[in-house]
Amino acid sequence: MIQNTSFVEFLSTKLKLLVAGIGRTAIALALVLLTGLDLAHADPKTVYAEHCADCHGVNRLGGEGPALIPQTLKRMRGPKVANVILEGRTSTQMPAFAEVLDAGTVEELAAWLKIPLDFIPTWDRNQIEDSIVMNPDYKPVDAPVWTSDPMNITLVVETGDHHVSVLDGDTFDVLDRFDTPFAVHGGPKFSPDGRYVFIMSRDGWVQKYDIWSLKEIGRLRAGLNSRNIAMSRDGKWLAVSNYLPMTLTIISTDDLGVVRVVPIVAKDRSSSRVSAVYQAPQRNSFILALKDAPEVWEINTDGENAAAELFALRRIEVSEPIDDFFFDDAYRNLIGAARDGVRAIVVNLSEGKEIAELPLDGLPHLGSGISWERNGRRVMATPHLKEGKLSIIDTETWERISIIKTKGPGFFLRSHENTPYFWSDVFFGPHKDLMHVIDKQSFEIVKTLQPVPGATVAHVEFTRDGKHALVSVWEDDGALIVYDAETLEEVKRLPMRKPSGKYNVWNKITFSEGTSH
Ligand code: DHE
Repeated sequence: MIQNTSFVEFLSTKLKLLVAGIGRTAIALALVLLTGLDLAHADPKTVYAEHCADCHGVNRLGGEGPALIPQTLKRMRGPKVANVILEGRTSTQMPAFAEVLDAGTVEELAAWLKIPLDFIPTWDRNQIEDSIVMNPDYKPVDAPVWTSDPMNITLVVETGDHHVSVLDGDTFDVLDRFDTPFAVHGGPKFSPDGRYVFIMSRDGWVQKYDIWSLKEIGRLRAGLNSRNIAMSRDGKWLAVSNYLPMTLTIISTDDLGVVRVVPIVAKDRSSSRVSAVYQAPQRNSFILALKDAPEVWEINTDGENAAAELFALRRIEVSEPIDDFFFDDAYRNLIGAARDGVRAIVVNLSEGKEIAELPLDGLPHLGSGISWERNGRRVMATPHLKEGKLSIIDTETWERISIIKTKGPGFFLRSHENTPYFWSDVFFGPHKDLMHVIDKQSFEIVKTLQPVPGATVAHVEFTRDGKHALVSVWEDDGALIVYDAETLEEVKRLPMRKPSGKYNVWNKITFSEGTSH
């Protein structure tokens, strides 16, 4: 554990590496100019060792810069890898190599980076502990350093330059804007009192931030390529689900200490990636699905339960591996689907068995599902990543009761108990600049917003009272647009760098019925 490493030291190391990188670039450029040395035919491995390894790690597993492995690279939206190498990445320390490496060499290097590693890397408890960096400048405070409603604070993840903005949910003033690890993905998780938040990057870094003092507390690398995080009901434990290595890392939320690194080994002894992990509050457990084996796992997080040891594992065998899933309101049932599948299965978590199956073609994105009451029944909605439609499912009969046609495939849905509408983006295709607002009872599209013609618009979060809907204009020179959730008129626009997800403290800690998990 390198708790004593000061943040200033940490940042200055980063800076030195940057300067070293630029220095090397300048030397290489001088060599090319003076000697006419042609690097075009150097093999990618040598080029990587020479120009990239210092920042991205000798094994491509990341260092000051992100991991350069297919698991990370193929999930990166935005410019192509070769373009990033040639032109650099704005707002990061990635320099441009266009004057040092010719386009052919860069193409070869980019192609080589997409080849899987020829070894299975380890990332064990000791390595995770060694990665911990605590902020020595952090001092806990007794009360928030601001006067806003602590329950209406909303975080906006800005993926354009890897920052999070902390918003006052009443005035929409930005209270702080802090840097995050590279490529944050998935929902940050708040402590049950809403004071602390944990944020995860695709490279497995988990950052702990104190909202009261507006300061980072520390970070650690819990995996090499991670999916998402979940916090236990009592707020004591944070589970990090990983693709690489195939583990679930459980850390103490208090001091970031590593409590368990659970190898994900299925009943047939094969290893598996974790599709995702969520807290099931009513069950006081973590629920995770295995991506490469037909099993759902439940891990007990009830420290007071004498009948079941803390972190005891329960396996539920299912008919096929589950890639993406959602829960009913009481967390009694899980509905899941394989990413390439055309059907969903329903697993009763109490009985530990599959109880239903329903056709669900067009790649349902169940993780974005939301549910609400309609005519005395609980229904859920899910978008589809491959078709312009939303499916509405009755969560008692597990039958699809309606299909709503949209202007294109969407990614996220959001609603709130105090609004009659749910909001659905059109993330893919020519109509990616549209956002549908849909009546929860009639399933009619009541309005289709087009905040900035041509610009991707996506993901919605509500304020605590449900009166305002916050929408991302998902572009590098994007914006956060605040709408009146009743009149559907724009109220405010804040410029932001590719804002993605937004997370309201109250809606998340109370599991508001319109949010994802
Ligand atoms: Fe996500 C949440 C999986 C691609 C942005 N995404 C999640 C969660 C999972 C998931 C399991 C729930 C985590 C949580 O909140 O605890 N995402 C996947 C995929 O399997 C998929 C399709 C392919 C992959 O790249 O892994 C995928 N996701 C994307 C993107 O391309 C997005 C649009 C841009 C990005 O940042 O990578 C994206 N995912 C998000 C966001 C959330 C998310 C903003 C949180 C939504 C929320 O409201 O909670």
